[in-house]
Amino acid sequence: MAENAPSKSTPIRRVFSGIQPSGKLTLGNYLGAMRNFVKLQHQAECYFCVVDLHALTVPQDPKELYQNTLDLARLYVAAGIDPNVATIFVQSHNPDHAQMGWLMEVSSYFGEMSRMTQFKDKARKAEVVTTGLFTYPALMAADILLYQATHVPVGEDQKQHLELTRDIAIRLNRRFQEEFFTVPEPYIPPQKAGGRIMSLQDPTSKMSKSASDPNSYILLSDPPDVIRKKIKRAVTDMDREVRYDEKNKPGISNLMVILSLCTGQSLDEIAGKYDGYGQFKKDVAEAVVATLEPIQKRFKELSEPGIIEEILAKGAEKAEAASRPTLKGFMERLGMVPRRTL
Ligand code: ATP
Ligand code: LTN
Repeated sequence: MAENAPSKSTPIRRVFSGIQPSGKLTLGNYLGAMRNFVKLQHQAECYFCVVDLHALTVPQDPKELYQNTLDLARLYVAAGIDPNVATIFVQSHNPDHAQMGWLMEVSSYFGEMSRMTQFKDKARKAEVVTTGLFTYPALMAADILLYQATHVPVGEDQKQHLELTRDIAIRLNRRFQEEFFTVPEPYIPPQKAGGRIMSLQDPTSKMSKSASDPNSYILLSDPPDVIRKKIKRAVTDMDREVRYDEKNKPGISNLMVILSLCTGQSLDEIAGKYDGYGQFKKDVAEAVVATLEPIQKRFKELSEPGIIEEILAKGAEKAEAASRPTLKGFMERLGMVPRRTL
């Protein structure tokens, strides 16, 4: 737990978030993460990162990592993040992340790192457990603290990492006897539902791109017919009532959340509108198709050679300009001798 919680009313000034280029993104990634990034860009100075160094904590095929990195950057833009408003960049393009990552490793404790549940989960399932998988949260803390982010939009699964980041920041501020690092807060979107889009086949677990059954998720790249088929096959229940009840009707509730987020209708408006599941499922499918079509169209346009590369080149410069003063100031406080230019 953070030793010292900041006031809940911290204004949103700077936002940092990252997604790993470790595969194709799902509707869950879009509705739960990326869509909020799009909204935030007009409220604060935003940095959205393709965290390729984090992806390397598990084995990656080089060709796939290369493609996934560029595709994820394209998706940020296709989803509506304006590169002239927010900064979109690749983590490894700004060397400050790797350097700050090390400084965070030596500023955190083995004991607190060992408590991270994501590591335990991933290590249990992984074929190989890299040292980087263990120290992953230190690099995440580096990402966030480098930009003095006030808010970090993350899903539930990342909250523990953010708590660790806060603990490190508070500890260092205390050591330096000044508020050198901004203590970041998680940003939880105001909407009640939508934080977790669930699997279409097992609505008690989250929609995940690493699931083995492709019918359980909708990829942002799925063509309309595939989307319609997957939603038609989505698990529901035996009664015919369209009603929000996460506990007893998790499948229908999940589809209602998806429809609500895609169309702007409230859950109450949706409930009671339908007599049976046939038309309901059709409407969910069409709403998802309509939401993803413009993203897919823009994504295709951004696949012309050179476009995303230029956006990322500019992004890396802006990112470095923003992070360098923090890195320098931190190193100075640690007693490191600054490099002099000849
Ligand atoms: P995997 O699906 O392989 O377990 P992931 O998609 O959860 O991975 P990331 O790519 O790191 O992992 O997730 C990026 C962001 O998308 C995170 O902020 C995460 O919380 C969010 N996210 C992922 N899945 C969902 C979901 N089903 N519902 C809402 N948000 C999600
Ligand atoms: N660990 C995150 C990805 C991530 C991140 C970050 C998120 C890396 N660095 C900094 C927010 C801020 C994940 O797996 N979703």
